[in-house]
Amino acid sequence: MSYTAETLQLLAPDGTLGYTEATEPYRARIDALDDGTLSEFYRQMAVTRRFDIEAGNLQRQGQLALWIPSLGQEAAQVGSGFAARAQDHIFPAYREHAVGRLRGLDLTRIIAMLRGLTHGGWNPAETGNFHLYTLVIGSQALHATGYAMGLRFDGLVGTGDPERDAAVLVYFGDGATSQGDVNEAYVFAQSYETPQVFFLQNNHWAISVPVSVQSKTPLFHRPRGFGIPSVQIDGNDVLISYAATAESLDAARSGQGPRFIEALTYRMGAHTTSDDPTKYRTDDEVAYWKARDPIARYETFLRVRGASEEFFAEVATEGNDLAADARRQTLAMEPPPAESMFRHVYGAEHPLMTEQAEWLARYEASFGGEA
Ligand SMILES: Cc1ncc(C[n+]2csc(CCOP(=O)(O)OP(=O)(O)O)c2C)c(N)n1
Ligand SMILES: [Mg+2]
Repeated sequence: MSYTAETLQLLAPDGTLGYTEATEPYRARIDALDDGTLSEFYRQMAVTRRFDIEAGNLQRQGQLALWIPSLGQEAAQVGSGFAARAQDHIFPAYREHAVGRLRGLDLTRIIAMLRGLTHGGWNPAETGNFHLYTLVIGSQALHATGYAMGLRFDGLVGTGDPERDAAVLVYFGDGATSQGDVNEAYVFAQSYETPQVFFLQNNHWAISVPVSVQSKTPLFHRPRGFGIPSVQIDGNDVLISYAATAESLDAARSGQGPRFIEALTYRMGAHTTSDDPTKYRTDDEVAYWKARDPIARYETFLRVRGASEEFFAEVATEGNDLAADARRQTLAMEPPPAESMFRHVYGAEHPLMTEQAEWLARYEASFGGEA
């Protein structure tokens, strides 16, 4: 339905690992992964999926205003996220829960945002340089490119020091590629040779608009017209996602300029809990992608390598514990005082905000109860 002759894949849907002429260059990176890291790929994918399902359930039970599922996209996210180094900066869209977790984000921060308790804030300095979720489609591509330009201006690129050279990894969706912001980001990235990897998760839909309406050519061909080298990968294969991103980030950090990866994946769930995908997509299409599930194929791969039953049971327990903990924390979350909405509009105290906060206090007091 969507793979092309150019789609790079290491792990077939049946879980077998194989190389072709095109993927041979990635072999050394895979061979270098020890059993612990290979197990960790699975653990992160499976645990995040379990959390994701719980958050969706919480929304259905009225505990969240909205949930944005990532189910089906775990391999694209975990593989690429693992390829980033501590000093790299990640600019997500709003579905990259697995990447956030890898960088140390407490996933209940996302719940708090979608419960309407925060304006979406976390401090990237405390979350492994995982920047804020961006609901304005594609705008993070420009933020990322600006940041990457800054890294270059600061001399943090191409020094040859692996602890110092940094890059930016920016995530966006197929729909976002139609935005001016994303295309402008390509222009600046290419002109300034930014240390940057554009990571497109093509999950085939922009809410109800299929990718076939957005582009008549494969999306990874577009950046080539801007002078940015690109590859298309099977985004449900965690190994190629890791290897291709590691390769691209290395190139970016070493000063070779931006790179682009199109990861073909599928949004198995709804766009958000406000969406009903049965209105616009077929059961056959969903079944096609279910047969290409990223976690199932990787589990087969690990079992053939000798991973134990205990390992899978332990991961399942970890996922259940995380989900139970998220539920417990969610139910205990208290709304912040209403006046807190004025606090971060400006960096310092501002007379207009003070006036509005005072008005709100008077208004609430007019009901006679406690504020
Ligand atoms: C600038 C802008 N236009 C429109 C929207 C409404 N909107 C929210 S999600 C979405 C689709 C995005 O699709 P895609 O980029 O493929 O990401 P996905 O949700 O599939 O991960 C749209 C149009 C928005 N949030 N921002
Ligand atoms: Mg999409």
